[in-house]
Amino acid sequence: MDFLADLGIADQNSGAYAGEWLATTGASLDTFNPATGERIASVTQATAAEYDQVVDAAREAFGRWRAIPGPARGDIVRRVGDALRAKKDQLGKLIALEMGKIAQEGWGEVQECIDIADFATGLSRQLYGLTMPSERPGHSMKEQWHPLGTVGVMTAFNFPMAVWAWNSALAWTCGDSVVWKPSPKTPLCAIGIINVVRPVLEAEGFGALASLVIGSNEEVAGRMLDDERMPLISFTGSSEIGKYVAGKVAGRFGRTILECGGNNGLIVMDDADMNMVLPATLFGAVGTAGQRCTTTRRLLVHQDMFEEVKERLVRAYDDISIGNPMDEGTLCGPLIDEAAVANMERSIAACKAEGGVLLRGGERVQPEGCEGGHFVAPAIMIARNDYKTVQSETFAPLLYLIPFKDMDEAVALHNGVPQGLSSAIFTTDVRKAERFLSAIGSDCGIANVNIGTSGAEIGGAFGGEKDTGGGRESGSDSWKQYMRRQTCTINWGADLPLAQGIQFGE
Ligand code: UN1
Repeated sequence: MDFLADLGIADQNSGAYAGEWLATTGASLDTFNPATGERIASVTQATAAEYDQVVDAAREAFGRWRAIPGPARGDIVRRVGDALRAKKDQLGKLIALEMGKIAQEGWGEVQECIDIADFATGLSRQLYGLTMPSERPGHSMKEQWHPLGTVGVMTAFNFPMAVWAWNSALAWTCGDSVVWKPSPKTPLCAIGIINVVRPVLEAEGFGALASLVIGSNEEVAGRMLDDERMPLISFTGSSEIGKYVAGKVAGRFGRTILECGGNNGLIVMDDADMNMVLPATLFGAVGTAGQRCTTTRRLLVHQDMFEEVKERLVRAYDDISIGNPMDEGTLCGPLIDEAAVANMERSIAACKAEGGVLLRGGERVQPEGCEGGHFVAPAIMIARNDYKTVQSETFAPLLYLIPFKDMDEAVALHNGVPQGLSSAIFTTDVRKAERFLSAIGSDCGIANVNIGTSGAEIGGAFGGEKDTGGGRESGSDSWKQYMRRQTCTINWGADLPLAQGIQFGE
């Protein structure tokens, strides 16, 4: 596999980068190909002392970087984007190899990294503040945005590059440095992409803006949450851990950006265009083997369409090619590990016990040449929205079909889960579409009409409400979270009037 060498990945790799790769001394971490179970390579993790070294280097880089003008920072981010463009093929293949999503989706993920670099480059000339009229004569007021500091970024296995890129491109443009703690399931993706961007940053003396530290919860992750040197922690992962992170970081007045679980519903109205519903559902429920936080987990179907949707979906599920994600033609790759397969099996059994009916899938599969892989057939179950299993996120290709009778019930069921990330309605009626997007419609951070729940563009703010954690990343004005706001009042007159008309003395 030439692309591994091309991305600077060896058999044993350092787990810490701070402007240069450190000679780490922690425990060895193996990483596996989820399609075959074979070991790909190993990483020597960082110890607590090495973690400290990384954070110190990132802090030092921040001290210099924040003084560089925004547009000059943006120009370096532009060059980072170009470096990613040049290695899109290799990086996409690395994602497919280590995470298991199909190569098409791997390249799509790298494209998100490139897109956010472009976005951040433009943003570097648009870090706009406001001016406001002062109530005092001879005074002016403005609000401006300054770099915040070193940002801790903790990412999950399922988007092993893009979520780091969303955070980093914005953070760098905003004048911050980043310390990245990736998922222990996908450390090579982290090492590979750092190796692509670091020549650009190192040439400018700013390698440590892209600091990386791979290590255990005890040695690294727990310390990051408590680390006063990091004013912002951006965390992607389960709602359960997200709540813990929120508490820990808030306890030291740090800020968080939380991207936690989703339980995304797609509503099919009786006037929906079925030729769009089917492919949208397949991509949403089966894409990335159901391991996106935006994966379609609940298909809410009008009762008059229920039988038709069910039958067409079951037929479509029969045709899904499950196999090696590196092979062209594969639509569904493996789950990340054995625990994920067992988890899906548990959810199916629990849903059955609650009264759910399994229509298709759920069994383990062994595609040819992938004997040690963690494959399952994507599953569809008829279920009720109030089942405990339906209320929680199973990170696997498990789709619940839920009937409803009218728009009121559809919205109530749709919003009747603890999570609030992404949502969609399929309808050809503008009234229903607009109602879904209105204040009495979807309660999610993302609400779509006639497109599925997953595959958001980087230009919009990405994130969700309720147990999803409330954070927003990537586009729109998400950048403001990576900066500190300063309100400035300037007296250009020769008197000193007080606000609120207060007369003090005289
Ligand atoms: C995630 O699953 O953590 O909207 C991110 C999407 C992708 C990002 C998903 N652009 O599906």
